[in-house]
Amino acid sequence: MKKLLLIAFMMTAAVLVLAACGGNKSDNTNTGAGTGVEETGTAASAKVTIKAKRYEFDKPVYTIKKGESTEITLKSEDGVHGIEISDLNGLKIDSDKPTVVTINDPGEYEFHCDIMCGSGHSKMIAKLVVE
Ligand SMILES: [Cu+2]
Repeated sequence: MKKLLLIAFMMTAAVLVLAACGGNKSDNTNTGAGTGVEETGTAASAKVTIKAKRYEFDKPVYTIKKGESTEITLKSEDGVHGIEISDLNGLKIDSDKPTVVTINDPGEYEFHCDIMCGSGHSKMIAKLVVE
């Protein structure tokens, strides 16, 4: 019986942890217009690959052109990582799911890993520069 209680407790704790992460993410969904990003289907005229591993992206800065449809692919080289660009309506790019975007507003958009991947997770930050 004691064992059963312990398992129930651990499951509750896990659910709480997941709920906390989910809560963070929802802050950035549908934050309104004016950020100049559209997801534009599958046809892209440019491609960029971002590689992620614990606890860094392979480059500090990735540059794309404004107004050009660009396919962004995230490759996780260990574990599971994701990308969230808060300043682009919370745009998310999942591993191995190439995402085509057209960004019309030039600027520097910081992004971070949005999947809790370990102790250095919060250091996983890089920039998307649109010029
Ligand atoms: Cu992470």
